[in-house]
Amino acid sequence: MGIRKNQSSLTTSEKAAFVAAVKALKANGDYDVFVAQHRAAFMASPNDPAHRGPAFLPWHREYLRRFELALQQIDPSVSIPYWDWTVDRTAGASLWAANFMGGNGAGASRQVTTGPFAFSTGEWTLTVLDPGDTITFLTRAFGAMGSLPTQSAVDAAKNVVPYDSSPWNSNSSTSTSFRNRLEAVIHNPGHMWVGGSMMAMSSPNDPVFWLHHCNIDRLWAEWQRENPTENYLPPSGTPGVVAGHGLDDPMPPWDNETSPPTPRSVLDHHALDYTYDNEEAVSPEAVPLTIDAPAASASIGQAGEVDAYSFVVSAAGSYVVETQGSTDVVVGLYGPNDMAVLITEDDDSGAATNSRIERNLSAGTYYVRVRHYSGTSVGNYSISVRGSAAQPIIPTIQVNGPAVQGTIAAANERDMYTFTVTSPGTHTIETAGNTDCFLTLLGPGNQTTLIAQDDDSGPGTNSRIAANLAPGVYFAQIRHYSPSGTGPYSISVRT
Ligand SMILES: [Cu+2]
Repeated sequence: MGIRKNQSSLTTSEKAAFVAAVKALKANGDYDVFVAQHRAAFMASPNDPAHRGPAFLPWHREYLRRFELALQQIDPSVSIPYWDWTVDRTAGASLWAANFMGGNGAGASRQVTTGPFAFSTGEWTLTVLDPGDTITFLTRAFGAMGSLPTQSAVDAAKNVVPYDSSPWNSNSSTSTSFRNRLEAVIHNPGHMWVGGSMMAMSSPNDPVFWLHHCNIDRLWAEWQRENPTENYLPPSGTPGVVAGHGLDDPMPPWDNETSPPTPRSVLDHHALDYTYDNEEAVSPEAVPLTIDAPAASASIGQAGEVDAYSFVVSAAGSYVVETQGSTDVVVGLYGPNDMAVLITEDDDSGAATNSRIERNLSAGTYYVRVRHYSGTSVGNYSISVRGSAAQPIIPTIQVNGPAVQGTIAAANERDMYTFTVTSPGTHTIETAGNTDCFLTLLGPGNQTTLIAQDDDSGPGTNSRIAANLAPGVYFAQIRHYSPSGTGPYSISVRT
Protein backbone atom coordinates (compact mmCIF):
# COMPACT_ATOMS: atom_id res chain seq x y z
CA MET A 1 0.00 0.00 0.00
CA GLY A 2 1.43 3.37 -0.98
CA ILE A 3 2.03 5.91 1.77
CA ARG A 4 1.21 9.53 1.09
CA LYS A 5 3.63 11.60 3.14
CA ASN A 6 3.73 15.15 4.38
CA GLN A 7 5.76 16.97 1.72
CA SER A 8 7.88 18.61 4.45
CA SER A 9 9.16 15.18 5.51
CA LEU A 10 10.25 14.03 2.03
CA THR A 11 13.93 13.36 1.50
CA THR A 12 15.79 15.12 -1.29
CA SER A 13 15.67 11.99 -3.41
CA GLU A 14 11.94 11.48 -2.76
CA LYS A 15 11.31 15.03 -3.95
CA ALA A 16 13.44 14.45 -7.02
CA ALA A 17 11.56 11.23 -7.83
CA PHE A 18 8.17 12.96 -7.57
CA VAL A 19 9.30 15.87 -9.77
CA ALA A 20 10.83 13.52 -12.33
CA ALA A 21 7.65 11.41 -12.58
CA VAL A 22 5.49 14.54 -12.96
CA LYS A 23 7.74 15.87 -15.71
CA ALA A 24 7.77 12.51 -17.49
CA LEU A 25 3.97 12.51 -17.45
CA LYS A 26 3.99 16.03 -18.86
CA ALA A 27 6.43 14.97 -21.59
CA ASN A 28 4.33 12.02 -22.71
CA GLY A 29 1.17 14.14 -22.90
CA ASP A 30 -0.81 12.39 -20.18
CA TYR A 31 -0.41 15.22 -17.68
CA ASP A 32 -2.36 17.58 -19.89
CA VAL A 33 -5.16 15.02 -20.26
CA PHE A 34 -5.61 15.32 -16.51
CA VAL A 35 -5.62 19.12 -16.72
CA ALA A 36 -8.24 18.97 -19.46
CA GLN A 37 -10.48 16.68 -17.39
CA HIS A 38 -10.48 19.18 -14.54
CA ARG A 39 -11.20 22.11 -16.85
CA ALA A 40 -14.00 20.15 -18.55
CA ALA A 41 -15.63 19.43 -15.18
CA PHE A 42 -15.78 23.16 -14.40
CA MET A 43 -16.96 24.03 -17.89
CA ALA A 44 -19.91 21.63 -17.50
CA SER A 45 -21.30 24.04 -14.88
CA PRO A 46 -24.12 24.10 -13.74
CA ASN A 47 -23.70 20.34 -14.18
CA ASP A 48 -20.11 20.26 -12.89
CA PRO A 49 -19.61 16.67 -11.64
CA ALA A 50 -16.60 17.63 -9.50
CA HIS A 51 -17.21 20.90 -7.67
CA ARG A 52 -19.84 22.71 -5.63
CA GLY A 53 -21.64 19.50 -4.76
CA PRO A 54 -21.46 16.36 -2.63
CA ALA A 55 -19.10 14.55 -5.02
CA PHE A 56 -16.43 17.24 -4.65
CA LEU A 57 -14.50 14.93 -2.32
CA PRO A 58 -15.13 11.57 -4.07
CA TRP A 59 -14.44 13.01 -7.52
CA HIS A 60 -11.09 14.45 -6.49
CA ARG A 61 -10.22 11.26 -4.58
CA GLU A 62 -10.74 9.26 -7.78
CA TYR A 63 -8.95 11.90 -9.83
CA LEU A 64 -5.90 12.03 -7.56
CA ARG A 65 -5.72 8.24 -7.38
CA ARG A 66 -5.72 7.99 -11.18
CA PHE A 67 -2.99 10.61 -11.37
CA GLU A 68 -0.99 8.77 -8.72
CA LEU A 69 -1.33 5.46 -10.61
CA ALA A 70 -0.12 7.22 -13.75
CA LEU A 71 2.93 8.50 -11.86
CA GLN A 72 3.54 5.00 -10.50
CA GLN A 73 3.59 3.64 -14.06
CA ILE A 74 6.66 5.81 -14.45
CA ASP A 75 8.14 5.31 -10.98
CA PRO A 76 6.45 2.79 -8.63
CA SER A 77 8.09 4.40 -5.60
CA VAL A 78 6.19 7.68 -5.98
CA SER A 79 3.07 8.68 -4.05
CA ILE A 80 1.39 12.10 -3.99
CA PRO A 81 2.68 14.12 -1.02
CA TYR A 82 0.35 16.39 0.91
CA TRP A 83 0.81 20.07 1.74
CA ASP A 84 -0.27 20.87 5.29
CA TRP A 85 -0.82 24.62 4.94
CA THR A 86 -1.62 24.94 8.65
CA VAL A 87 2.14 24.48 9.17
CA ASP A 88 3.85 25.45 5.91
CA ARG A 89 2.25 28.84 5.34
CA THR A 90 4.95 31.09 3.92
CA ALA A 91 6.90 31.56 0.71
CA GLY A 92 9.96 30.40 2.68
CA ALA A 93 8.62 26.87 3.20
CA SER A 94 10.78 24.11 1.70
CA LEU A 95 7.78 23.25 -0.51
CA TRP A 96 8.69 26.24 -2.69
CA ALA A 97 12.40 25.52 -2.96
CA ALA A 98 14.08 25.21 -6.36
CA ASN A 99 14.40 21.41 -5.92
CA PHE A 100 10.66 20.91 -5.52
CA MET A 101 7.75 23.17 -6.55
CA GLY A 102 9.80 26.28 -7.30
CA GLY A 103 8.90 29.68 -5.91
CA ASN A 104 6.51 32.57 -6.20
CA GLY A 105 5.76 34.35 -9.47
CA ALA A 106 7.99 37.29 -10.35
CA GLY A 107 7.28 40.71 -11.79
CA ALA A 108 4.07 42.03 -13.27
CA SER A 109 3.45 38.83 -15.23
CA ARG A 110 3.78 36.70 -12.06
CA GLN A 111 5.79 34.17 -14.04
CA VAL A 112 7.35 31.35 -12.01
CA THR A 113 11.05 31.59 -12.82
CA THR A 114 12.60 29.15 -10.34
CA GLY A 115 12.46 25.39 -9.92
CA PRO A 116 11.61 22.51 -12.23
CA PHE A 117 8.33 24.00 -13.46
CA ALA A 118 9.71 27.34 -14.60
CA PHE A 119 8.87 28.10 -18.24
CA SER A 120 12.55 28.66 -18.95
CA THR A 121 13.30 24.95 -18.45
CA GLY A 122 11.45 24.32 -21.70
CA GLU A 123 9.71 21.43 -19.97
CA TRP A 124 6.68 23.16 -18.49
CA THR A 125 4.61 24.90 -21.16
CA LEU A 126 0.90 25.15 -20.41
CA THR A 127 -1.12 23.72 -23.28
CA VAL A 128 -4.55 23.42 -21.64
CA LEU A 129 -5.75 26.95 -20.91
CA ASP A 130 -8.98 28.50 -19.73
CA PRO A 131 -11.07 30.05 -22.52
CA GLY A 132 -9.59 33.42 -23.49
CA ASP A 133 -6.32 32.77 -21.66
CA THR A 134 -3.13 32.92 -23.72
CA ILE A 135 -0.40 32.74 -21.05
CA THR A 136 1.59 29.54 -21.49
CA PHE A 137 3.89 29.89 -18.47
CA LEU A 138 3.09 28.94 -14.88
CA THR A 139 2.08 31.90 -12.69
CA ARG A 140 1.78 32.37 -8.93
CA ALA A 141 0.94 35.33 -6.70
CA PHE A 142 1.34 34.18 -3.09
CA GLY A 143 -1.11 35.79 -0.69
CA ALA A 144 -2.48 38.32 -3.14
CA MET A 145 -5.99 36.86 -3.06
CA GLY A 146 -6.34 35.54 0.47
CA SER A 147 -4.80 33.63 3.36
CA LEU A 148 -4.19 29.97 4.05
CA PRO A 149 -6.46 27.96 6.40
CA THR A 150 -5.39 27.84 10.04
CA GLN A 151 -5.38 24.78 12.30
CA SER A 152 -8.39 26.08 14.23
CA ALA A 153 -10.31 26.56 10.98
CA VAL A 154 -9.47 22.98 10.02
CA ASP A 155 -10.53 21.68 13.46
CA ALA A 156 -13.81 23.55 13.24
CA ALA A 157 -14.47 22.18 9.76
CA LYS A 158 -13.78 18.63 10.92
CA ASN A 159 -16.42 18.98 13.64
CA VAL A 160 -19.18 19.63 11.11
CA VAL A 161 -21.73 16.87 10.47
CA PRO A 162 -23.49 15.52 8.50
CA TYR A 163 -21.47 14.94 5.35
CA ASP A 164 -23.66 17.21 3.25
CA SER A 165 -27.09 18.82 3.28
CA SER A 166 -29.76 20.26 1.02
CA PRO A 167 -29.66 22.02 -1.43
CA TRP A 168 -26.56 19.84 -2.11
CA ASN A 169 -24.54 22.59 -3.78
CA SER A 170 -22.50 25.70 -2.97
CA ASN A 171 -25.47 27.04 -0.99
CA SER A 172 -25.42 24.17 1.51
CA SER A 173 -24.88 25.60 4.98
CA THR A 174 -21.26 25.38 6.11
CA SER A 175 -22.55 24.42 9.57
CA THR A 176 -24.58 21.45 8.31
CA SER A 177 -22.46 20.38 5.33
CA PHE A 178 -18.97 19.09 6.10
CA ARG A 179 -18.38 18.90 2.35
CA ASN A 180 -19.20 22.53 1.65
CA ARG A 181 -17.30 23.67 4.75
CA LEU A 182 -14.21 21.84 3.54
CA GLU A 183 -14.68 22.89 -0.08
CA ALA A 184 -15.54 26.55 0.38
CA VAL A 185 -13.81 27.52 3.64
CA ILE A 186 -10.69 25.31 3.57
CA HIS A 187 -10.07 24.24 -0.03
CA ASN A 188 -10.86 27.40 -1.98
CA PRO A 189 -8.47 29.60 0.06
CA GLY A 190 -5.60 27.23 -0.77
CA HIS A 191 -6.13 27.85 -4.47
CA MET A 192 -6.49 31.58 -3.87
CA TRP A 193 -3.39 31.97 -1.69
CA VAL A 194 -1.17 30.40 -4.34
CA GLY A 195 -2.93 32.50 -6.97
CA GLY A 196 -2.03 32.72 -10.65
CA SER A 197 -2.50 29.39 -12.45
CA MET A 198 -4.10 27.89 -9.34
CA MET A 199 -7.04 30.30 -9.75
CA ALA A 200 -7.99 28.82 -13.13
CA MET A 201 -10.31 26.00 -14.16
CA SER A 202 -7.05 24.52 -15.49
CA SER A 203 -5.48 24.75 -12.01
CA PRO A 204 -3.77 21.32 -12.19
CA ASN A 205 -1.32 23.10 -14.52
CA ASP A 206 0.41 23.99 -11.25
CA PRO A 207 1.75 20.72 -9.79
CA VAL A 208 1.09 22.04 -6.27
CA PHE A 209 -2.58 21.39 -7.11
CA TRP A 210 -1.99 17.69 -6.34
CA LEU A 211 -0.33 18.40 -2.99
CA HIS A 212 -3.11 20.79 -2.01
CA HIS A 213 -5.88 18.35 -2.94
CA CYS A 214 -4.00 15.50 -1.29
CA ASN A 215 -4.30 17.39 2.00
CA ILE A 216 -8.03 17.93 1.40
CA ASP A 217 -8.41 14.19 0.77
CA ARG A 218 -6.45 13.43 3.97
CA LEU A 219 -8.77 15.68 6.00
CA TRP A 220 -11.79 13.90 4.53
CA ALA A 221 -10.27 10.53 5.48
CA GLU A 222 -9.71 11.81 9.04
CA TRP A 223 -13.28 13.06 9.25
CA GLN A 224 -14.53 9.69 8.03
CA ARG A 225 -12.52 7.86 10.68
CA GLU A 226 -13.71 10.20 13.43
CA ASN A 227 -17.34 9.98 12.33
CA PRO A 228 -17.82 6.31 11.44
CA THR A 229 -21.61 6.55 11.58
CA GLU A 230 -21.85 9.60 9.30
CA ASN A 231 -22.46 8.25 5.82
CA TYR A 232 -22.07 9.86 2.43
CA LEU A 233 -25.07 11.93 1.39
CA PRO A 234 -27.25 12.08 -0.65
CA PRO A 235 -28.47 8.79 -2.11
CA SER A 236 -28.81 8.56 -5.87
CA GLY A 237 -32.10 9.90 -7.18
CA THR A 238 -32.37 12.73 -4.64
CA PRO A 239 -34.27 15.57 -6.38
CA GLY A 240 -32.22 18.57 -7.43
CA VAL A 241 -28.86 16.79 -7.21
CA VAL A 242 -26.55 17.15 -10.20
CA ALA A 243 -25.72 13.86 -11.97
CA GLY A 244 -22.60 12.26 -10.57
CA HIS A 245 -23.16 13.53 -7.03
CA GLY A 246 -25.52 10.80 -5.72
CA LEU A 247 -24.00 7.92 -3.75
CA ASP A 248 -24.26 5.40 -6.57
CA ASP A 249 -24.04 7.77 -9.54
CA PRO A 250 -21.30 7.01 -12.08
CA MET A 251 -18.88 9.95 -11.94
CA PRO A 252 -18.10 11.72 -15.25
CA PRO A 253 -15.80 11.72 -17.16
CA TRP A 254 -15.34 8.06 -16.26
CA ASP A 255 -19.04 7.18 -16.54
CA ASN A 256 -18.63 5.30 -19.82
CA GLU A 257 -16.20 2.81 -18.32
CA THR A 258 -17.32 -0.79 -17.77
CA SER A 259 -17.54 -0.38 -14.01
CA PRO A 260 -17.41 3.37 -13.52
CA PRO A 261 -16.34 4.87 -10.20
CA THR A 262 -19.10 6.20 -7.96
CA PRO A 263 -18.91 8.15 -4.71
CA ARG A 264 -19.56 4.84 -2.94
CA SER A 265 -16.66 3.12 -4.66
CA VAL A 266 -14.11 5.57 -3.22
CA LEU A 267 -15.41 5.95 0.34
CA ASP A 268 -12.73 3.64 1.78
CA HIS A 269 -9.38 5.07 0.70
CA HIS A 270 -7.55 2.00 2.03
CA ALA A 271 -9.51 -0.04 -0.51
CA LEU A 272 -7.93 2.19 -3.17
CA ASP A 273 -4.59 0.99 -1.84
CA TYR A 274 -3.09 4.05 -0.24
CA THR A 275 -2.73 5.42 3.25
CA TYR A 276 -1.47 8.59 4.94
CA ASP A 277 1.71 8.77 6.96
CA ASN A 278 -0.06 10.12 10.05
CA GLU A 279 -2.67 7.36 10.24
CA GLU A 280 -0.53 5.10 12.39
CA ALA A 281 -0.18 7.80 15.00
CA VAL A 282 -3.92 7.83 15.49
CA SER A 283 -4.40 4.09 14.94
CA PRO A 284 -2.02 2.58 17.48
CA GLU A 285 -1.65 -1.11 18.18
CA ALA A 286 -4.72 -2.26 20.07
CA VAL A 287 -4.07 -2.65 23.82
CA PRO A 288 -5.58 -5.91 25.08
CA LEU A 289 -8.29 -5.66 27.76
CA THR A 290 -9.23 -8.56 30.03
CA ILE A 291 -12.92 -9.14 30.68
CA ASP A 292 -13.86 -8.52 34.34
CA ALA A 293 -10.36 -7.21 35.16
CA PRO A 294 -10.03 -3.86 36.97
CA ALA A 295 -10.44 -0.83 34.72
CA ALA A 296 -7.33 0.12 32.74
CA SER A 297 -6.11 3.71 33.10
CA ALA A 298 -5.35 5.69 29.98
CA SER A 299 -5.46 9.18 28.59
CA ILE A 300 -6.16 11.14 25.46
CA GLY A 301 -2.77 12.80 25.50
CA GLN A 302 -2.98 14.77 22.26
CA ALA A 303 -5.79 16.56 20.49
CA GLY A 304 -7.42 14.14 18.08
CA GLU A 305 -5.78 11.05 19.58
CA VAL A 306 -7.63 7.76 19.18
CA ASP A 307 -6.83 4.94 21.62
CA ALA A 308 -7.43 1.37 20.48
CA TYR A 309 -8.20 -1.72 22.57
CA SER A 310 -9.16 -5.30 21.93
CA PHE A 311 -10.81 -8.03 23.97
CA VAL A 312 -11.68 -11.64 23.34
CA VAL A 313 -15.15 -13.06 24.00
CA SER A 314 -14.92 -16.80 24.47
CA ALA A 315 -18.54 -17.39 25.52
CA ALA A 316 -21.50 -15.60 23.97
CA GLY A 317 -23.35 -13.36 26.38
CA SER A 318 -24.01 -9.83 27.44
CA TYR A 319 -20.96 -7.59 27.80
CA VAL A 320 -20.53 -4.01 29.00
CA VAL A 321 -17.76 -1.71 27.72
CA GLU A 322 -17.62 1.34 29.95
CA THR A 323 -15.39 4.32 30.65
CA GLN A 324 -14.86 6.09 33.95
CA GLY A 325 -13.48 9.48 34.92
CA SER A 326 -14.24 13.11 34.13
CA THR A 327 -13.12 13.15 30.47
CA ASP A 328 -15.89 13.20 27.87
CA VAL A 329 -14.86 10.28 25.71
CA VAL A 330 -16.63 8.62 22.80
CA VAL A 331 -16.32 4.86 22.41
CA GLY A 332 -16.75 2.80 19.25
CA LEU A 333 -17.12 -0.99 19.38
CA TYR A 334 -15.97 -3.00 16.35
CA GLY A 335 -15.92 -6.66 15.37
CA PRO A 336 -16.12 -9.55 15.75
CA ASN A 337 -12.74 -10.38 14.24
CA ASP A 338 -12.72 -7.29 12.02
CA MET A 339 -11.64 -3.93 13.34
CA ALA A 340 -13.30 -2.18 10.41
CA VAL A 341 -16.84 -3.35 11.17
CA LEU A 342 -18.54 -0.87 13.48
CA ILE A 343 -21.09 -2.42 15.87
CA THR A 344 -22.07 0.74 17.69
CA GLU A 345 -20.75 4.01 19.01
CA ASP A 346 -21.65 5.71 22.28
CA ASP A 347 -20.94 9.09 23.79
CA ASP A 348 -22.77 9.64 27.07
CA SER A 349 -24.73 6.53 28.14
CA GLY A 350 -22.49 5.98 31.17
CA ALA A 351 -22.11 7.99 34.37
CA ALA A 352 -21.76 11.75 33.77
CA THR A 353 -20.24 12.15 30.29
CA ASN A 354 -18.82 8.65 30.20
CA SER A 355 -19.76 6.17 27.54
CA ARG A 356 -21.31 2.78 28.13
CA ILE A 357 -22.07 0.08 25.57
CA GLU A 358 -24.00 -3.04 26.53
CA ARG A 359 -24.32 -5.70 23.88
CA ASN A 360 -24.98 -9.36 23.33
CA LEU A 361 -21.74 -10.55 21.77
CA SER A 362 -20.93 -13.82 20.13
CA ALA A 363 -17.53 -15.42 20.54
CA GLY A 364 -14.70 -13.57 18.80
CA THR A 365 -12.24 -10.70 19.06
CA TYR A 366 -13.67 -7.21 19.48
CA TYR A 367 -12.03 -3.82 19.05
CA VAL A 368 -12.68 -0.60 20.93
CA ARG A 369 -11.67 2.90 19.86
CA VAL A 370 -11.73 5.76 22.33
CA ARG A 371 -11.48 9.44 21.44
CA HIS A 372 -12.36 12.71 23.11
CA TYR A 373 -15.76 14.13 22.22
CA SER A 374 -13.97 17.35 21.31
CA GLY A 375 -11.29 17.05 18.66
CA THR A 376 -9.19 19.64 20.49
CA SER A 377 -9.37 18.37 24.13
CA VAL A 378 -7.31 15.93 26.18
CA GLY A 379 -7.80 14.11 29.51
CA ASN A 380 -7.54 10.95 31.60
CA TYR A 381 -10.05 8.12 31.67
CA SER A 382 -10.22 4.44 32.48
CA ILE A 383 -11.92 1.69 30.57
CA SER A 384 -13.27 -1.74 31.49
CA VAL A 385 -15.11 -4.65 29.92
CA ARG A 386 -17.43 -6.69 32.10
CA GLY A 387 -19.03 -9.88 30.97
CA SER A 388 -21.99 -11.90 32.06
CA ALA A 389 -21.57 -14.90 29.84
CA ALA A 390 -22.72 -17.19 32.66
CA GLN A 391 -25.88 -15.21 33.30
CA PRO A 392 -26.76 -13.20 30.25
CA ILE A 393 -29.49 -10.63 30.62
CA ILE A 394 -32.53 -12.25 29.01
CA PRO A 395 -35.28 -9.85 27.96
CA THR A 396 -38.83 -10.95 28.75
CA ILE A 397 -41.60 -11.08 26.15
CA GLN A 398 -45.14 -10.58 27.52
CA VAL A 399 -47.57 -13.07 25.98
CA ASN A 400 -50.04 -11.04 23.90
CA GLY A 401 -48.02 -7.93 24.79
CA PRO A 402 -46.17 -5.60 22.42
CA ALA A 403 -43.47 -6.97 20.15
CA VAL A 404 -39.94 -6.64 21.56
CA GLN A 405 -37.40 -4.90 19.31
CA GLY A 406 -34.06 -6.59 18.79
CA THR A 407 -31.02 -6.41 16.53
CA ILE A 408 -28.57 -8.96 15.25
CA ALA A 409 -25.74 -6.46 15.61
CA ALA A 410 -22.83 -8.74 14.86
CA ALA A 411 -22.09 -11.78 12.77
CA ASN A 412 -23.11 -15.01 14.49
CA GLU A 413 -24.94 -13.17 17.29
CA ARG A 414 -27.55 -15.16 19.24
CA ASP A 415 -30.26 -13.18 21.04
CA MET A 416 -32.15 -15.00 23.81
CA TYR A 417 -35.65 -14.10 25.07
CA THR A 418 -37.88 -15.66 27.68
CA PHE A 419 -41.65 -15.81 28.14
CA THR A 420 -43.95 -17.44 30.66
CA VAL A 421 -46.97 -19.55 29.71
CA THR A 422 -49.67 -19.38 32.38
CA SER A 423 -52.55 -21.13 30.62
CA PRO A 424 -51.94 -24.10 28.35
CA GLY A 425 -52.71 -23.80 24.64
CA THR A 426 -51.30 -22.89 21.25
CA HIS A 427 -48.77 -20.06 21.36
CA THR A 428 -47.40 -18.39 18.21
CA ILE A 429 -43.84 -17.09 18.44
CA GLU A 430 -43.07 -14.88 15.45
CA THR A 431 -40.50 -12.41 14.16
CA ALA A 432 -41.23 -9.33 12.02
CA GLY A 433 -39.12 -7.03 9.90
CA ASN A 434 -36.78 -7.34 6.94
CA THR A 435 -34.09 -9.41 8.62
CA ASP A 436 -33.99 -13.13 7.79
CA CYS A 437 -34.31 -14.45 11.34
CA PHE A 438 -33.97 -18.05 12.43
CA LEU A 439 -35.98 -18.97 15.54
CA THR A 440 -35.29 -21.72 18.08
CA LEU A 441 -37.80 -22.53 20.84
CA LEU A 442 -36.41 -24.12 24.02
CA GLY A 443 -37.80 -25.26 27.38
CA PRO A 444 -39.78 -25.51 29.50
CA GLY A 445 -37.69 -24.45 32.46
CA ASN A 446 -34.32 -24.71 30.68
CA GLN A 447 -32.44 -23.25 27.71
CA THR A 448 -31.24 -26.53 26.26
CA THR A 449 -34.27 -28.72 25.47
CA LEU A 450 -35.21 -28.13 21.84
CA ILE A 451 -38.94 -27.83 21.10
CA ALA A 452 -38.91 -26.50 17.54
CA GLN A 453 -36.88 -24.51 15.01
CA ASP A 454 -38.05 -22.43 12.09
CA ASP A 455 -36.58 -20.25 9.35
CA ASP A 456 -39.23 -18.83 7.01
CA SER A 457 -42.77 -19.80 8.06
CA GLY A 458 -43.68 -16.18 8.78
CA PRO A 459 -44.28 -13.33 6.31
CA GLY A 460 -41.33 -12.66 3.98
CA THR A 461 -38.28 -14.34 5.47
CA ASN A 462 -39.58 -14.15 9.02
CA SER A 463 -39.80 -17.15 11.27
CA ARG A 464 -42.92 -18.44 13.03
CA ILE A 465 -43.50 -21.33 15.40
CA ALA A 466 -47.00 -22.29 16.59
CA ALA A 467 -46.71 -24.77 19.48
CA ASN A 468 -49.07 -26.21 22.06
CA LEU A 469 -47.32 -25.27 25.31
CA ALA A 470 -47.93 -26.32 28.89
CA PRO A 471 -47.51 -23.73 31.69
CA GLY A 472 -43.86 -22.93 32.34
CA VAL A 473 -40.94 -20.73 31.36
CA TYR A 474 -39.80 -20.92 27.72
CA PHE A 475 -36.86 -19.50 25.81
CA ALA A 476 -36.74 -18.20 22.24
CA GLN A 477 -33.37 -17.75 20.55
CA ILE A 478 -32.94 -15.59 17.45
CA ARG A 479 -30.04 -15.66 15.07
CA HIS A 480 -29.61 -14.49 11.48
CA TYR A 481 -30.10 -17.21 8.88
CA SER A 482 -26.75 -16.18 7.40
CA PRO A 483 -23.75 -16.55 9.75
CA SER A 484 -22.53 -13.15 8.59
CA GLY A 485 -25.93 -11.41 8.43
CA THR A 486 -27.06 -8.60 10.70
CA GLY A 487 -30.18 -6.46 11.05
CA PRO A 488 -33.10 -5.36 13.21
CA TYR A 489 -36.21 -7.40 13.93
CA SER A 490 -39.03 -7.66 16.43
CA ILE A 491 -40.38 -10.72 18.20
CA SER A 492 -43.78 -11.39 19.75
CA VAL A 493 -45.68 -14.21 21.43
CA ARG A 494 -49.45 -14.48 20.96
CA THR A 495 -52.13 -16.98 21.91
CU1 LIG B 1 -10.99 20.58 -8.59
